[in-house]
Amino acid sequence: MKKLIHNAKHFADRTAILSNEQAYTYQDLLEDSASIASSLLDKHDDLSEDRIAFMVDPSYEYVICQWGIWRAGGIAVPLCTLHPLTSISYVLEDSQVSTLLVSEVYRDFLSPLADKLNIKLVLIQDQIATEAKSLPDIDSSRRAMILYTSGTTNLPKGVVTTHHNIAFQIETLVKAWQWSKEDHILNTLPLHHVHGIINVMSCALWSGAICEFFPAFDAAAVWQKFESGKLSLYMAVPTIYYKLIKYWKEQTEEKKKQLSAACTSFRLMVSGSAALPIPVLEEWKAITGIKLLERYGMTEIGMALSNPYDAERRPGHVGHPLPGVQIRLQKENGQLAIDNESGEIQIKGPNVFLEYWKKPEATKESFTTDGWFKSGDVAVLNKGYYQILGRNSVDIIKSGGYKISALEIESKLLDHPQIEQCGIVGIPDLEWGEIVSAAIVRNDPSLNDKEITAWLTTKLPSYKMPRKFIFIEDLPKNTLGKVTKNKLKEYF
Ligand code: MCA
Ligand code: AMP
Repeated sequence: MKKLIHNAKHFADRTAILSNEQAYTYQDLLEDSASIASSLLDKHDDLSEDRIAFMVDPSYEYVICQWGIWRAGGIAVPLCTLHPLTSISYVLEDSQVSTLLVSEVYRDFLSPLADKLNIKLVLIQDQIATEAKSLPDIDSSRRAMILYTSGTTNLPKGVVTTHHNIAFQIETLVKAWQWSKEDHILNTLPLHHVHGIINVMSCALWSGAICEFFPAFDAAAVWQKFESGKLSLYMAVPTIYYKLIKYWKEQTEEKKKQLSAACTSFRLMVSGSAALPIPVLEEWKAITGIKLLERYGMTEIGMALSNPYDAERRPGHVGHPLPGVQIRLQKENGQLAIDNESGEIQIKGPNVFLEYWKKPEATKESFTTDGWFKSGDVAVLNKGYYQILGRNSVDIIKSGGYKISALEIESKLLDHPQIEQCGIVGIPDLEWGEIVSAAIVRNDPSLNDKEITAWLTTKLPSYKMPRKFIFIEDLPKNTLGKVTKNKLKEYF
């Protein structure tokens, strides 16, 4: 936080953010985040790691909330704007939030929940004029942020990172990808995950660059922005590149040429959060002339592996450890893998998170006895470049770049009175990475996919929703539990 503020003071007059058709300088950011911090502090000197949640679309307001919480000594808990109330309620309760900052559009949606949970609801707009008071000095070892991520347990866990973790995660990327104040990036990612928060927004603001926000991804709008010729950087999940390619292919020959020509303004485009299919990488290169840089990361560790900025970017590989990050591959027998042997990716370094919020057991289990974080991803070191081979749990699905727990969806489905058994698996797909798919044993043959989808709508966000269904009639009803998930995939 200190370095971010220090840098912002240095870049005070420069444009920091473009959002909702307006430009904001680093000075605006400093002043408005100080107002938010002062309002949150009220009569206190320091929030002392109180959890402050906020729900606001990717925008200038998002940044002043995040900085305001940090400057007041709080822990920032960004909420997913797409989540239904049950998921939001879980996050607010689990992280024991005291105050919820909202933009006007989310006030009515969240106000009854805040009342019910006895959480103070604060409208961001009302706080901006608060007179700034003196702000506490925040030691970098203090907790800064909680992001919720799915794992091999039913409900998501809160990943706690300190200010030091965050500063390191930013700095290693700034170095590796040669960020500078001349950069201009477009953010089209949600801001409750590391990809958007750290790699895009925070790296830009650390560097004195411009971060431009779209409230959500829209292929036509993104291409239009590319055409402005102002952007130097773009970062996204593979599904987004797939959608941009699809849009490009739908244009006239003349328009295609125009769009492709506009991409000369970019110095770098990055893909991550899920495996980048080689056909997507190749088509993107053919359309834009840009070879995507693929990297590997995780909520618990920020980024760990990256293809080089100025040397060979190897398709299907995620490159080398970032500066200051240690990586090893551990085989199932506990020994370390050597060249061409596969093993679980384990990570050590200042990038690695502090703990799962209020879950000491889960935290302990996620580290080896000698302090390496166990990612659950399996990789091989192939001629000097790491290659991700998959995950060691079939219950983790990646769809559209989102990490999804099969067990969470199964437990929701089992609450349905007509569902006796179910199994959720991820079916490979070029656009989405994997598609969430449900095998159902029902006790009423008239129950169909539409009814189940409608019933799940209030319980799961859209990206966790099963898109493919099979109803297993021809198996004895108690068989599903005995069919392995890998076998189950063959039914789709
Ligand atoms: C939506 N649809 C889907 C899915 N999601 N179909 C299959 N699978 C899905 N997962 C369908 C909808 O039902 C709808 O269908 C249509 O697609 C459009 O839906 P919409 O919600 O508008 O989708 P979108 O806006 O096009 O969203 C796609 C997206 C989004 C932009 C790729 O999923 C996204 O923002 N993903 C990024 C997530 C992210 O930031 N992950 C980083 C976490 P119909 O039209 O029929 O109704 S990972 C991380 O942070 C680590 C550290 C890392 O390594 O980066
Ligand atoms: P999350 O917990 O949402 O941060 O997702 C982290 C997970 O995304 C990792 O554990 C990997 O399984 C996956 N991931 C991230 N980047 C890549 C990549 N380049 N290739 C394959 N998987 C990736």
